[in-house]
Amino acid sequence: MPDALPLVAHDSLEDQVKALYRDGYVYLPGVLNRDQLGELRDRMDALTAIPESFDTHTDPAEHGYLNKSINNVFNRHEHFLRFLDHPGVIEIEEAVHGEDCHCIGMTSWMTGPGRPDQTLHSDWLALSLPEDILADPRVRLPIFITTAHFYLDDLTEELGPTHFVPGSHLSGRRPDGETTWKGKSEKAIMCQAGDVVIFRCEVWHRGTANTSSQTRYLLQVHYAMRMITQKYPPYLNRFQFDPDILDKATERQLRLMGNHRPSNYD
Ligand SMILES: O=C(O)CCC(=O)C(=O)O
Ligand SMILES: [Fe+2]
Repeated sequence: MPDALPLVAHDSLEDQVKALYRDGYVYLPGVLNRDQLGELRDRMDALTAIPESFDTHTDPAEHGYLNKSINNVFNRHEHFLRFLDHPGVIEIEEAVHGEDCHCIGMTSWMTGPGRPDQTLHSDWLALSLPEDILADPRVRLPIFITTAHFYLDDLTEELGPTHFVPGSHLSGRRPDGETTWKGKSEKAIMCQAGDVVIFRCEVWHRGTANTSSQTRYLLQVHYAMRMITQKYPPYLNRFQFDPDILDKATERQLRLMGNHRPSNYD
């Protein structure tokens, strides 16, 4: 069992943003309360997979374990709109990606007993750089993409916590088989139900095996600078916003789904 990642709650927005630049992640305790978690869990249970939208819903009897991954759930039920701009999260996202940032994806993800370990990876690396360049105090890599993980369960080693290699967003490369960065090995995110962890796409991380008898519930909200494309499959005009849901969205939620003011290249 690896050590637990230090989960320090920073109170001010300034310190939360600093943590994302310095540590590659920021921890937000108690974002959702028990009632909100119960409702979110029910909504996630009720979702059905649309294979054309790149959703997955495996049959554990055939596949070995449950893997239910439903894309862009803000378009599936109005309940999910609130997770586009959840208080406490959206302020950080707008601070790091800009006032015109947007949501590039929102995935409801349930992983059942038998889910295997992922390999250590970066979700995206905009450019590879020698690590001494990134260590130069004159260089500050922009934060291109972040993911907010809304955890619905109290994490145990058996349930499969996410692991991070702390500081690895400053390695300038993908792990490609490496497991430590500057002597630091991977650490487990042992957070509680209702906590959120926001992390940069470059951080070396992985989901781990579910050896429990319980299903892990995770809502992932992916954010990016406006110039980075939204990932709303199916493509070529086949993704259609639900007009009833759009009617219920606020101005800010509409912007996060892509209702931008004209700018370069528009
Ligand atoms: O399951 C997790 O905790 C992390 C998942 C992940 O990193 C991914 O799918 O890219
Ligand atoms: Fe990942």
